[in-house]
Amino acid sequence: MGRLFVVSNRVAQPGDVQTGGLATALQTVLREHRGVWMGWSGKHGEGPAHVHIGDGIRYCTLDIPKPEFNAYYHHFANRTLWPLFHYRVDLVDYRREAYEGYRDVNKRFARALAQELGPDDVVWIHDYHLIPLAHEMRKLGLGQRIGFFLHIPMPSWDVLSMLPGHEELLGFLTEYDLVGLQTAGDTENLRHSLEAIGKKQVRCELATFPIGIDARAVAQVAAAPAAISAASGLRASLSGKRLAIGVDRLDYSKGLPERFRAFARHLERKKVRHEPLTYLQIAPPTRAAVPEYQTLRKELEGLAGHINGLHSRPDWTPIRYVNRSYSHRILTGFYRAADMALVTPLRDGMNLVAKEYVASQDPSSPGVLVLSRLTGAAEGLPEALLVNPHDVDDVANAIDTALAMPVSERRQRWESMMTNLKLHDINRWASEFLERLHGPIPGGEPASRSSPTNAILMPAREGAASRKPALVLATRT
Ligand code: ADQ
Repeated sequence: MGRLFVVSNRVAQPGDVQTGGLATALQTVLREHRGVWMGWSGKHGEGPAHVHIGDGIRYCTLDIPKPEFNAYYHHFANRTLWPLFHYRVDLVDYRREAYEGYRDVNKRFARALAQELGPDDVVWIHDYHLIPLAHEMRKLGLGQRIGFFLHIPMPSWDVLSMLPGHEELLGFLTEYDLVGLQTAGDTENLRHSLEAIGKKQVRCELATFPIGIDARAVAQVAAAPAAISAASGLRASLSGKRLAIGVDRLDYSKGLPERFRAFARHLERKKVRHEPLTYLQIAPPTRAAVPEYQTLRKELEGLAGHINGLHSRPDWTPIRYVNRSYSHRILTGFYRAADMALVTPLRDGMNLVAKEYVASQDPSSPGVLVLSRLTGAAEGLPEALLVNPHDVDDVANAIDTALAMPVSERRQRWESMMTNLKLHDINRWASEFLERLHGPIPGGEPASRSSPTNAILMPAREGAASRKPALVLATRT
């Protein structure tokens, strides 16, 4: 019987405080399936992979020389693919040498996998950093089942086709046995793009697997003493005022300047009519080496200062802007303390914060989720107050609606959302993907075929169903 290997750019070591949704999700999956997690070690250099076991997970990490890492991660992944896939074509910076570095790092991962993999192992590769990995593995003669999951949006063909070399990059995806995407729209975009480059008859299967959270576990953590004490401390600091919360990596895809402006619009309109609302935005910096992120940070500091300067009173500051990470225990407490969450990305593959906020609520008086229509999460949470994040008035109206919503309606909306989150949780996401990739996981719950998983577009390779699974994961940051 083989193992499961997960491969991603960054691995989450036991004890890390994680700020990425992917890391959070994969730790859960690997712990449950006792898999192998391969990724970057966080160090620069050459040499053999570092192997160790922690918290039931076998870690296999690689050093990457700094110039290669800069080209692969800071440039091609995060200054070319990330903005393009989030529809920010204005921010795309394509350099051929960065693409070459990206290819080199993928070759490096393929060589490391060739050292580790057994014939019956199965490999699950994660995200846009590693699109060419199956191609490099096939070149080395590795015939194992290989799946790929894209955590970010798959843009439409007219956007994708702007990328120099898009035919080659798309072609790499067809070398997987299974490609998973977050929404039906993403899957349709990829299917259409493959057709546009003449790849109609390929062996890979495309399917939709909306990622979830461990909703029951989050609810339990949110009701435990550490979270309750974080919630009470935060509430006590508000002197009876109501609270809106935002929790996002500091990233231009998350729509933070637009959200600050929408909150300012709410303040302008509500000056005298209501007890003021406090907005807590937690935004730990990421990718600080990428210039666009430095610019964003400055813009947000300016906006927060400007809005607070205009609207503060001696006993009240409207925006509390915090640039740091918190443990999930504390975060769930903050979510529970908040009367509403503002989750308004301009584009997001899914958005786990929206789901965590819902799962953290007190069932007797849950808060309201204000959610961007341009997130994958909006597809599965129609009971949220759905908004266009580009429209400051639409978001300001939703803030007003949330403030005025009676508890009966809040409960009704919350119950539907929570039922959905429990049904389509992280375990189901993983088991459905793995079952589709390689038959049921030993000891795992069989996934239901009546799930929202969608669209087998291309025939899977012959013989897949007769082989037994192994789990090997690779991930990103
Ligand atoms: P991200 O872009 O990182 O994920 P998201 O899905 O919201 O976005 O996940 C963020 C995670 O980081 C959440 O679990 C959240 O709790 C945590 N986090 C955020 N701020 C934090 C803080 N200050 N302290 C501690 N933890 C914090 C990418 C894609 C998403 C997709 C996920 C999973 O961009 O669209 O939903 O992968 O597929």
